[in-house]
Amino acid sequence: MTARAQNLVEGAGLVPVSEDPFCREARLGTLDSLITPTERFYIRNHFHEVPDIDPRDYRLTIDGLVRKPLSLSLDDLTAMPSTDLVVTLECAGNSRSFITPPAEGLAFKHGAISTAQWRGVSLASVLNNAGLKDGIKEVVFHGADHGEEEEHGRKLDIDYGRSLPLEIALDPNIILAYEMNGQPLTPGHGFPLRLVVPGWFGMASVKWLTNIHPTDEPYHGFFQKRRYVYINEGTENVAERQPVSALKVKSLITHPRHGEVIQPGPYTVRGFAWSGAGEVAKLDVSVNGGKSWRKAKLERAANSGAWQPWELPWQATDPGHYVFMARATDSAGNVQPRTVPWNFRGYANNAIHTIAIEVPFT
Ligand SMILES: Nc1nc2c(c(=O)[nH]1)N[C@H]1C(S)=C(S)[C@@H](COP(=O)(O)O)O[C@H]1N2
Ligand SMILES: [Mo]
Repeated sequence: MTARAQNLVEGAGLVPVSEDPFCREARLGTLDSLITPTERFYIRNHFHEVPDIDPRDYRLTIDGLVRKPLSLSLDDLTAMPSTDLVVTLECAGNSRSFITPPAEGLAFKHGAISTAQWRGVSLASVLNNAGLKDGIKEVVFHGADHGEEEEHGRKLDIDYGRSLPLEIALDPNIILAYEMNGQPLTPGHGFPLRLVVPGWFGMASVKWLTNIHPTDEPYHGFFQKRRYVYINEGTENVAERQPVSALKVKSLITHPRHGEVIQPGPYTVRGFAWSGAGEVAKLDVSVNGGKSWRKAKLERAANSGAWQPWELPWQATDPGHYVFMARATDSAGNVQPRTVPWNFRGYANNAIHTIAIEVPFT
């Protein structure tokens, strides 16, 4: 099957956001387990092309400021000691549709988030094997996908490249993943190898990874400097734009759905919470539009970088319409805001999730 036909299969359980590039988001109501089944895991591509890589020809090269440049086959990688981690990926454009005034970019609702069990080798150990030279500031990662992007009316032919500061790249929890939920990666999720960066927005987790390049220079690639930077209103110094990096503290209500009709009786409100600045320490729920809050039962994280399930029992008694909200606080003291400051591309919207439900007259 070609990668493109496979995509159609992969996207079957998801909500279409864009056909070209191929992007799909999850339905919140289907996010009901710690691990998102692969067929319900959101997909965010940037180019028309989905690389169709023959695993026998595949090589991961490590070059740049290293003592021993490497060219690793898939067998070389799977022969190394492996790491298993539960990691949540959230697209920086998740919840973009709810930014006001409207923001530029794909109109994701709240479903550009999912969690998988990833298996692979630690990035730090591969960098170690290559031997890092002095003076490295960033490590650049390149994917096999490329295509055209337009900027200021000019067409650019580019690949998908991203960098991490060296001190982040050495985090032992960053993995070069070859398995997702116990199976080889699917074409849409980066087969045969992708980076998985726990606690960062999804753009850092480069798919179809083919090259790792430690360097002493700042990386100026399109997806590093033109995208995934906060662009604020008004005049600005372009060089000082802040990069999008660690996940913001956030939570979502997955049950009930917005607009759901709940029959009188007991109901368990539930969802997930996460943060890139430590564990989520507290999850408050309001069932009256923010007038009062109750503490939900919150699970500990499976490991750092995994979202945390929460739930709150509720009694649907009086018929009427109810506004539910969820508000997470992380261990660093960050709390979800009611509204976020606007930015041109609508990145990192972690405003309190608010839904309305109905208890019908019987
Ligand atoms: N090579 C490559 N890597 C990529 C992308 C891409 O378009 N090309 N998209 C990034 C973005 S913006 C996100 S949110 C995640 C999405 O991963 P998923 O499609 O497996 O959910 O992959 C990231 N890695
Ligand atoms: Mo993304």
